[in-house]
Amino acid sequence: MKRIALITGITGQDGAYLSELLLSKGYEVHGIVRRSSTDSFERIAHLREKLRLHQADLHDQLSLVNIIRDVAPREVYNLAAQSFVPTSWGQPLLTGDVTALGVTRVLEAIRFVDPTIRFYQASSSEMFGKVVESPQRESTPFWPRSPYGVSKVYGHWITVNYRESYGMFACSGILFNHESPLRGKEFVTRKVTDAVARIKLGVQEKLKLGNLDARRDWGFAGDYVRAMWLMLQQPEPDDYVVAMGEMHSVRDLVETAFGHVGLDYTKHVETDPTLLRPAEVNELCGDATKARAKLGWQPEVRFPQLVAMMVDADVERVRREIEFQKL
Ligand code: NAP
Ligand code: F7E
Repeated sequence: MKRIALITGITGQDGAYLSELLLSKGYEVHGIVRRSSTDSFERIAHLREKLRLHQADLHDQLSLVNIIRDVAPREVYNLAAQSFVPTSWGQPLLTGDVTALGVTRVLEAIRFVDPTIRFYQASSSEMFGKVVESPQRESTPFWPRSPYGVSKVYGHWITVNYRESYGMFACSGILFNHESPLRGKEFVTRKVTDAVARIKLGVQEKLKLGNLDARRDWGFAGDYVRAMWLMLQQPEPDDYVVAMGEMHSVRDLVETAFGHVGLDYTKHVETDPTLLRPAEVNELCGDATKARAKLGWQPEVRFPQLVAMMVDADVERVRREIEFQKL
C-alpha cells in the first residue's frame, strides 16, 4: 500500500527536513501551504517536483477537512505554528489561534474524515519554561513563560486528550531547540551564524543580542525529524522528549561560531536591552532516555559540528550573494 503523509508547516525548517526524510522512504508527501502575496517555498524549492502542495490554513477548519479527505493520508504531521517566541507577546491571540486551537482543528478534521490516521503534534521544550526539575523528561510538570509556551501546552494536552477520548493514534513529540542552515534568521543560532558570515566577509560590523546567559539544549533538525517519524511507526501512540541532554549558553554559541572563522566575538557582539524577553526561559536541558530506548533514536550531530555546519553554510551563501551583487 502506498504510504501517504500530509505535513502542515511544510515550508518551515522542520517541514523541509521531514519532507526529505519521507521522500527518501518512498512516501507520497503532501503539504499544506497558506496563501500569501509572496510565496515562502525557498526551503523546499529543491523538492518542489516531488511534493504535492495544497492551499489551506490552520485558521480554517473546512480547508483542513477537505484536504485530509482528498489526500487520504495515513500519517499527519502537524508542524504549522506561529513559532517565534517574542512574536507571541506581540500577537498572543493569533499565536493561540494557530499554535493552540489549530491543533484541535487538525485533530477534528482527522476525527471527522478518518480517525485511524496517525497524528504527530510538534510540542516544545518551551512548555517546561521555568523548569521545576532538570533535566526535563516526559513527566516533568509544565510552567510555560510565553503565550507561545502556553499555546503549546494546550496543543500537547489536546493531543493526549484525543488519544484518551477517541482512541486516536496521536503522539506529542516534546522537542528541544533544533537548528540547521534552514533555521529562520530571527532565531538566535541562525542570527549569530548569519552575522558571523557577514562580519567575516566585511559586510557587517556588529551583532546585537539579548540575554547571553540563557542556556539551551541545541540539536540538529535533521536528527530530530527522524524521531517524529519513528513515533508514528510504533505499535502504540505515546509522548516523547527529544533532546541532546547537553546545555550551552548563548555566549558559548557566539564564542564557538565566531571562533570557527577565527574571529574574537568580544570585538563584535553588543547587548541590546530591547531584545530581552518579558519573561525568560533561563535554561532547558532534556532527558531523551525514553526516545532512545523505545524508538531507538540516536542523534548524529553534536553542538560544535552543528555550529560549524551553520557558519559554513552562511559563509558560502553570503559569499555567493556578494559575488552576485558584483555582476
Ligand atoms: P517554522 O520554521 O517557524 O515553520 C512554521 C511553519 O508553520 C511554516 O511552514 C509556516 O508557513 C506554517 N504556518 C504558520 N502559520 C500557519 C497557518 N495559520 N496555517 C498554516 N501554516 C502555518 O517552524 P519550525 O522550526 O520548522 O518548527 C516546526 C514546528 O515545531 C512548529 O510547530 C514549532 O512550534 C515546533 N517546534 C520547533 C522547535 C525548534 O527548535 N525548531 C522545537 C520544538 C517545537 P509560512 O512559511 O507560510 O510562514
Ligand atoms: O532563543 C536568547 C533568547 O529565539 C533562544 C523556537 O523554535 O525553540 C525556539 O524558541 C534563547 C532565548 O529560541 C537573542 O532570549 C539572546 O533564551 O533562538 P530562540 P527559543 O525562544 O528557545 C523552542 C524549543 C521552540 O519551540 C520555538 O518554536 O536565545 N537570545 N539574544 C536571543 N534570541 C533571539 N531570537 N534573538 C536574540 O537576539
